[in-house]
This record gives sequence, structure tokens and C-alpha cells, in this order.
Amino acid sequence: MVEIPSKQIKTKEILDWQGIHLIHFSGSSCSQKLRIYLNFKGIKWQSHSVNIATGQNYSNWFLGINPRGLLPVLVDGGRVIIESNDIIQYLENKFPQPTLISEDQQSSMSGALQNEDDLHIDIRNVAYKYMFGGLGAKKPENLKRFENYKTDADKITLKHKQEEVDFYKNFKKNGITDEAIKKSLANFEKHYKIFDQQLQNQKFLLGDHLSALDIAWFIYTYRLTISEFPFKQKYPNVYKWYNLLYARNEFYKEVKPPFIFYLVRKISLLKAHLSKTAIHNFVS
Ligand SMILES: N[C@@H](CCC(=O)N[C@@H](CS)C(=O)NCC(=O)O)C(=O)O
Repeated sequence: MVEIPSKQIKTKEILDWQGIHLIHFSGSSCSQKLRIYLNFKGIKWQSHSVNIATGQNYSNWFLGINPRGLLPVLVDGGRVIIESNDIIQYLENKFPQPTLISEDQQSSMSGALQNEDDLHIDIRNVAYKYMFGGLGAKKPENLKRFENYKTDADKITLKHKQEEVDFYKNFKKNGITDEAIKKSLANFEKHYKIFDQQLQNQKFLLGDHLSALDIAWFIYTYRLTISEFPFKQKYPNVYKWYNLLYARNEFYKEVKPPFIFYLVRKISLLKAHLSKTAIHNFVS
């Protein structure tokens, strides 16, 4: 579990917060995943929004909490936990009911969630190409502030920070290339092929009960669906599973985009069609 040691936290005020607090953003996929999880668990939490679209995650206040510059962050009575899947596993341990990771799933769940997290850069490629258009680019002054931010965090954190900086520099220079999209979709398809077979005989990814794994994969499937990935034709059981989840308010209310984002996506998709780079061109 990735927990930030309190001696590393520069934004000291959060260490005095009582109860469960979530630092998140409405449109961030990992925040959406966590909020859906919290909806099902019925856990009471306090909200602190950090707008990644305007660069608030590169403010001293936020970097003083998570020097990786990433959301979401859970603060629980002085403990600071990052990484959405780690937060889910932490909360499941603390609030076992209603169960979203059963006892017999515990050992396999952490590997399954790790596999999901390993595809984060792939969903980012899809989102930056088909959902955000050019709007995902970071303002140079924000990126510079992030890059120059002094932290005494561990090597892994510094590596993650550098990966973030490199992604946005590369995005500004090259956009999301066709090659990157092709590779990312192939990574997704490896998993969806297996899920589609499993979902032939069961309602959810791990059997007949909803689990944290369904919640995690719902978010990727949502982003791919609105980017026009042809689930209905290629993975019909995944398509059915996804629609069943999407129809539930616990899921739907967290991903429903404001009109402006809907519009930006429609323009990005139109541009992709006109340049013959719509998602179906890259599906195996
Ligand atoms: N593996 C991390 C990924 C966190 C992540 O990449 N968060 C994104 C939002 S989904 C973020 O904060 N991005 C910062 C930005 O876009 O500036 C997790 O699961 O929490």
C-alpha cells in the first residue's frame, strides 16, 4: 500500500483532519472509481476538490501532500494513502460490509487490481486522443512548477513524478500517435477477450456478485465506450455487463460529464473520423 509518511507531508493542516477525507476531482477517472466504490459502501466522507484541468494539482498545497501530483488521495485521521486501488483495499479492510472484496478474493484481488492499474497510461492515451482533444495539454508554467518542485520523497515517487512530466512534454510535442493508440488497445483487448469468455457464464467479473474489480474495470470500459470502441461487435458479453452497471445510479452519476466536456469529445471524435484515426481503425 502506498502511504505517504507524515514526516514527508508539508501541508501539515491535513494531518489534523478528522474522519475520512477524499481529495479528488469530478472528471478524474481514478477519483470516479473511488467515488463509485464509496457509493456502494455507504461510507461517509468529506470532499476536497482539486481541479486538474486548471493545474491545482501542481499547487504547493497539493504537492505538499502528494508530490506525484496525482489524485485521488485519501486522508484518514492523519494517515495519507494514495493510489486508488490501494485506497479501495485499505477501506475494504476498515469497513468490510457490504463486501466488495470477499475473503476468498483477497489474495487474487490485489494482483487483478494491479493488472488494471498497469493499463493507466493506456486509458490516458485513449482519453487524450478521443475525449479531450488538445485540451489535455498542461500549461508550460504549471508543468515547470511541478518539475521544479523540491521534495525529499523516495525514489519511486520521484520516478512517478518524472513519468508524469515526460508524458505531458511528449504529448505537447507529438500528441498521441497512432502507434501508441494501437499498442494501448492491444493491451486492453488481451483482458477483454478473457472477460468476454468469463461473462458468458457469470454476471460479474468474479462471479455472480459485484466486486471492486467490476468497479475498477467499469471506468476503463466507460472511457473506451464513449471513445467508440466497438464492444457490442467484438465483446458482446462485456457490452451487456457494462450496460447493466451503467444503468445503476451509483455508477452513472459519477461519470456523467458536464455539457462542455460532451461537446469537446464530440469534436475530438469528429476530427478522428475525418483523419481516419477513429478507434475502430486500430482495433485488431
Ligand atoms: N495509479 C494512480 C493513477 C492516478 C492518476 O493518474 N490520476 C490522474 C487522474 S485519473 C491525475 O491525477 N492526473 C493529474 C493530471 O492530469 O494532471 C491511481 O490509481 O490512483
